[in-house]
Amino acid sequence: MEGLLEKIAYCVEFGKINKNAPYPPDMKDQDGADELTKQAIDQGINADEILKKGLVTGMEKVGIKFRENKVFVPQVLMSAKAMSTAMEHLKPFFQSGDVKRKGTFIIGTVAGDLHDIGKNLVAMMIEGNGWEVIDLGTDVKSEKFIETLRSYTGSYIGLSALLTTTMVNMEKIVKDIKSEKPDIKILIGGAPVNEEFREKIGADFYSPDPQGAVEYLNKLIA
Ligand code: B1M
Repeated sequence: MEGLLEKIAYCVEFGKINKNAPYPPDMKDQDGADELTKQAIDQGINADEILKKGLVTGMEKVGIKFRENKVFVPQVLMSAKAMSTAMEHLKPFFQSGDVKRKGTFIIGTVAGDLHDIGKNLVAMMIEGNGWEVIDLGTDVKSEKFIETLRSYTGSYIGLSALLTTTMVNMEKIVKDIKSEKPDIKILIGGAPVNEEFREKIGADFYSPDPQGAVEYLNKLIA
């Protein structure tokens, strides 16, 4: 059993989606995350274990390598694709409640800002780590975050900004959310943002990369 889960983790780490996928070339014609996850379910391995020891383990390894500049955006996207393909097999177990998500994370790029590549990577890494992610997209205003928080009580918020001109909107969104719901934890990131800015605007955590965001969220529920 451990062998199969290790293979699933490996496929996610190296972005082997399914048998037909040409990438990575050295795994040509081998089963990918898709087939192996199906096999694990057919063998009766617990879905939660497939998620944690297989898929999440693989995504964590990618997240660390990405932080250390050992892999780049395309590899992370392939891993996320392998992960999401395998997750299709696990969906019925989530829906039945057999597998519990760690919590809910609401993410969006702040008002006025249309950059979403980094935000999507963060969303994928967090989802790949076993969280439910509500992605509000780009150009998201305070009202939308607050409205979504009402439907998903007890969730956490993530804000991304790529423009120096939209940092001021990030500040407004943090203030608006905190005045409505002071206990909500808000995590921020994006190229122009840093720790000093986080402190100034009263957000709870700044991460320069997706893995830091994952680790922060996991600590909150530990
Ligand atoms: Co724009 N753009 N852009 N752009 N763009 C930048 C950001 C810019 C630095 C380019 C430059 O001038 N050198 C510059 C900003 C300058 C500044 O503000 N100081 C800029 C500008 C000026 C603009 C426009 C104003 C250009 C114009 O129209 N005159 C315009 C603005 C549109 C708008 O948003 N209203 C604009 C438009 C665009 C495109 C639409 C063409 C396109 C966006 C496509 C898309 O996102 N779908 C685009 C792109 C691609 C870029 C660059 C080239 C790349 C950004 C990117 O995706 N990086 C960028 C220049 C550059 O960075 N080389 C640039 C890759 C991505 C993986 O990194 O987003 O930093 P990043 O995310 C990282 C971390 O920051 C972190 O994790 C990610 C992974 O490591 N992170 C988080 C991000 N969010 C996080 C949230 C977290 C935690 C971590 O927790 C919640």
